[in-house]
Amino acid sequence: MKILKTCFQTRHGARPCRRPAAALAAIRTPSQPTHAAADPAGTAALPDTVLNLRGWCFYSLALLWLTVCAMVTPLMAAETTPAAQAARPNILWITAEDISPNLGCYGDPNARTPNLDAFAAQGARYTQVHSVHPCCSPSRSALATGVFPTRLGTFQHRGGVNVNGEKVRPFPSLLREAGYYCFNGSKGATSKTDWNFQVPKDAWDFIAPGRNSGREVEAIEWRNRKPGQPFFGQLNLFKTHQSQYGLRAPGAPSKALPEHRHDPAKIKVPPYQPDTAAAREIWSEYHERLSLVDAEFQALLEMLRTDDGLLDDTIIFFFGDNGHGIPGGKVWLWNKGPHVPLLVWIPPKWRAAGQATPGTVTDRLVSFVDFAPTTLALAGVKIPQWMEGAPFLGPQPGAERKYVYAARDFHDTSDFDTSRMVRDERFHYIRNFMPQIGWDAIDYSWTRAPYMLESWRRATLAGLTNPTNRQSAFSRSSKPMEELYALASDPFQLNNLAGDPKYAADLKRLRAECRRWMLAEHDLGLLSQYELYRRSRPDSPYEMATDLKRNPTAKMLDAADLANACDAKNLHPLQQLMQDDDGAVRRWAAIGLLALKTNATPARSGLELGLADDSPDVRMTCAETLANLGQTNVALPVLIALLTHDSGIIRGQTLLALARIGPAARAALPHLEEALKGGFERNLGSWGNVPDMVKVARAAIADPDPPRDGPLPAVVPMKARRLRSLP
Ligand SMILES: [Ca+2]
Repeated sequence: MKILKTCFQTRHGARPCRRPAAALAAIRTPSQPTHAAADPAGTAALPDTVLNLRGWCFYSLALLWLTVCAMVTPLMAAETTPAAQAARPNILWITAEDISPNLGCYGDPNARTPNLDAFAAQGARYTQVHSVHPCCSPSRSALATGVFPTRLGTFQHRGGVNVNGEKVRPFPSLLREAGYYCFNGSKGATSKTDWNFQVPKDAWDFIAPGRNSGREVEAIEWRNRKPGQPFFGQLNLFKTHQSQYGLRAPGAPSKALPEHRHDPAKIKVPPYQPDTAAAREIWSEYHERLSLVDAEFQALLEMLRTDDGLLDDTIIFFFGDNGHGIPGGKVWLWNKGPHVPLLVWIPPKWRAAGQATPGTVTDRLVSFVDFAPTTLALAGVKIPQWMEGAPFLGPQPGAERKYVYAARDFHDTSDFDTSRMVRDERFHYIRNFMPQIGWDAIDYSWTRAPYMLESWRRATLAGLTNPTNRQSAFSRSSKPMEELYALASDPFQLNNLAGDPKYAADLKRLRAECRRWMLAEHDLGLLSQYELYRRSRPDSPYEMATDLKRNPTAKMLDAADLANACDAKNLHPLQQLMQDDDGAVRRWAAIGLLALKTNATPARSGLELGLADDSPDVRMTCAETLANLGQTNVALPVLIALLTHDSGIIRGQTLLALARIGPAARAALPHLEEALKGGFERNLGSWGNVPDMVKVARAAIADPDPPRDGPLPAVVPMKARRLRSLP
C-alpha cells in the first residue's frame, strides 16, 4: 500500500520526500521490498486474488509478446521485454564537483565525512581512479561516451564540438533503448550534462532545469519511471565546485552550518603549498563544502532507502568529476587534478561473485573511459565497439589496466596549454608540450583564489618556499618538457625525477607509453584549436582524427619533440621544419623557435617570412617570437591584424600572445581597445570568461612594474603582474 501511495503521489508532485537523517543505519538496514519487484504491474493495492489473476494475465501476455517478438525481431525483444526490465538493477551515479580523495575514508586528516565513510565501509572504495582530464567538460564527455576526449575532439573545455551521433553515442541513449528510464538531476541534486557536445535528444527521458535557472528540482525523478522499469540516474552535487570557495579572507567568519565548519588552525596544508593563513582558510572552506556534500549525499540515500525502499535494487557510484579546485589541483595534471574518489555500492542480489563486498578496498587502476562500459555491463547491455575503456565490474570485468592517461588543454580564460599524463602503479609521468609557458599560464585558478595565491606569492618573495621543488612551480615562467614522480616515496609530487639517471629506465618506458597512447588515439590536441575545427569540417573531429592528411599525428609529435627540447642545437632542423608543406607542422617549428628565446636570433629571416604564412597560428607565433627578439616594428602589425581575425579562437589567442609580450606590446593597446568595441567577443565559443582575460591582458601590456607590497586588492590580483614581480 505504501508503495502504491508513493507512486501515485509522486506523479502528482505532492509528496514530501525527505525523512530525518538516519545516517549510517541507511545502508545497514535490511532491505525493504523494492518498487520494481514488489509491484511489477502497478497493482499492489488490489486484493490478493485480483492481484494474482492480473499477475498471471500480465506474465502470460508478456510471455506471448516475448515469443512473437523473438520470432520477428530478436534484438528488439531482448532490449524491451518487461521480463528483461524486471531483471535489471537500477543504477545511480552521484557525482560531486571538483573533489580529490579528501574524504575520511581515504585517510584525509582534515576530513569530516561520516556518511560517505559509512557508505564506503559497506561497499568498495577505489583508491586509483583517474579522470581523463583535470576539468569538467572533457571529463564528462569521456564519462558519457567511454572515449578519450583527445580522440573525440572534446578536450578543449567547453569547445562545443561536433560529435557525429552515428559514430559515437552517450551510454544513456543505449540504456534507454534497452528499457531504462534515464534522468539527469532530481530533488536534492542538480543536473549536469556539460559533455562538450550537443546532448542528443534520445539521451535522457528527463533533464532537470540547470543550476542557473533559479528553479529548484522538486520531483524525486526515479518515481517518474513506469512501474517495473529500471532507471539510470545521474545526480550532481555542486557545492564542492571550485567557484564555491577561495574568496574568503583569512579569519573572516564562516557562513557554513556549525556542524560543517572546519577550524583553519587545525588544517594540515599539503607540502606542495606554503603553510599560510590564507592556505589554511581555503582548505577549511573546501572541507566545509565536503562536509556539506556528505550531508547532501546522505539525504539522497535516505530518499532512496527509507522513502522508496530501493537500496537493494540500486547500484550506486559516488565519485568526483575532477580533482579539487585549490591551486595545484583542478586544471593541472599533478595527481590532484585527475585523481578522484570512487565509492561503489552493489546490493547483494546484483553482486557478481567477490565484487564490492563490504569493506572492499581496491588499488585497481580505473579510468573515466571505463565508467560507461562498466555501467552498461552492470545493466546487461552490450558494450559498443567505439568505447575505449573496459568494465571494471559486472559479469565479465576487463583485464586490469597497466596505465591510466589524462590530458590537459584549454580552460576558461587561460592560455592554450597542452600536456599529457601517463601513470602506472609506481610513477606519474607528465609530458608538457608548451614548456615555454609556466604552470601559472592558466589564469583560472588565480582569479578564483586571490588570497591564497597572494600569500603564496609573498611567501615566495620572502624565501619561505622551496625554490627547487613544486612549492615554487607557480613562480617560474617556464616548465620542463617532462616530469616524473615516484608515487610511493613522493605522494605529493614535490620532486621531479625526470633528470635523475637512477630513473632513466622508467622515464624511457613512460615516455614511450605516452607516445604509443597518443599515436593510438590519433591525439587531436597536436593541432591548434583553430585547425581542429577548420580541418574537421564537414566531418566531426572524431572522423577526421584518423585521416593522416588532416591530422598527421606522428609528424606533429616528431616536430613537437624537437620544439619542446628548448635546445639551441635544434635551431637548424626547426628552421627546416618551417618549410614544411603542412601549417600544423610549421606551427610546431615556430613554437620551437619561440621557446629558444634569444637563441632563435639567427632564424630571424625565416621568422619574418613566417609573418606572411597561410596559417594564422604560424603568423601569431612568429610575431610573438620576433617581438621577444625586439622586432616589434614588424611583429605588432601582424598581431594587431589578428585581433580582428574572423575566428574568435585566433582573436583570443592573439590577446594572450600580447599579454605574454607585455609592455613591449604597448603600441597595440589602442588597437585592442578598438577591437574590443568592435565585436571582439563574437563567436568566442569556449571563452567562458572573456572580461577577466581582457583585464589580465590590459594589465600585462600597460603596467610593467606594479607595486609588490601593500594591501591586497578587493578583486583579482593579476597573474601577469605576479609573473613580473617574481624572480
Ligand atoms: Ca567539475
